[in-house]
Formats: sequence, C-alpha cells, structure tokens
Amino acid sequence: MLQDQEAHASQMERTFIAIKPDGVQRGLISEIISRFERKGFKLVAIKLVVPSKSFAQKHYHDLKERPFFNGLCNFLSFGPVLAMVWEGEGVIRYGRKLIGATDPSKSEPGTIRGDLAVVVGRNIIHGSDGPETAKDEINLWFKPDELTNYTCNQEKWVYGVN
Ligand code: IDP
Ligand code: MG
Repeated sequence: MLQDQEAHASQMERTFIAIKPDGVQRGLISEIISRFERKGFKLVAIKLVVPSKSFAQKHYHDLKERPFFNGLCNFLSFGPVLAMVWEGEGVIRYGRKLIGATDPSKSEPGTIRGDLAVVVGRNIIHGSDGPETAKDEINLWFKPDELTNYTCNQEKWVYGVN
C-alpha cells in the first residue's frame, strides 16, 4: 500500500540525538550513527561540540533538582559531544527505543545502551523524550541554517511513498 507524499510529509518528525563524551571517547560514533542510518532515518544536522557547563545546565534544566545534576553537567562539558538531528516517521519515539532504557543495566540487549554501556552515569547517548523537548533541544543546539532540507533517494523505498 503506497502512501501519498502529503500523508508522508505530515508524519515527518525531527529529534535531537547526542553522543556524549564517553561515547565519543570510546570510539562508538560510527556504531551509533549506523544504527540510525540503517533503520532508515535521515541525518539532517551534525556537529562536534564541547559544551560549557552552563550550556550543559540549560540542556538538562529539567533535572536541576536531582542529586546527580552537577556531576552530569560537569561530565557533559568534559569533552566533545556529537550533536545530531535525525528525521523520520516516528523518529522521536523510535529513537528512544533504539537507545534503550536510561540505566544500561536495565536496557534490553539489541539497544544502544544495552549493547554498549554498563552504568547509568556513562550511558553514552542522549535522545529527546517527546515532541516539545525535541523542538527545544534542536533550537538549543543548532541554528536554523545548520539544519538541512533534502530529499534522500531511499525515502521512497523506506516509506513506500508514491
Ligand atoms: P534519559 O537520558 O534516558 O532521557 P534522564 O532521566 O533524562 O534519562 O536523565 C538524563 C541523564 O542523566 C541520563 O542519561 C544519565 O546520564 C543521567 N542520570 C539519570 N539518572 C541518573 C542516576 O541515577 N545517576 C547518575 N546519572 C543519572
Ligand atoms: Mg531525558
């Protein structure tokens, strides 16, 4: 069953995904990108950033009351973070599935955290947890002109768009 362009376009979403300093330092960039790429999602923005501590505090503002907040923000500013925006139908929710549960000791095998991380404080990757957060995080990390718009030839095969 083919879906038409309009129906497809209306279901497109974008999410913010970041490989944290532990994932970058452990050489897991290509492994992680390939999981999103092979799934059929489309990369629309990417850059390597060393965030300041105050930038990290903005990113994790909803966790400021938690006991691990200070350590978490220090950690994010330790080294390069690979910031990305991925696009696709259902990418916000499904991106979280690819990533796995917050605590890698509880993440299912087959997920990024389940396969590649061991403890919650070093769980290698971040993904937006909903449409509002995705919008806010993309705006925090990227300027509008850093987000690309392009048609990828594989889209008609991934989505069955006519
Ligand atoms: P998420 O990354 O799966 O969305 P959040 O609850 O939003 O999980 O927490 C953000 C990050 O804070 C986690 O990815 C993890 O790095 C860190 N974190 C969460 N809970 C703990 C904890 O209990 N101890 C230490 N770090 C934690
Ligand atoms: Mg979160």
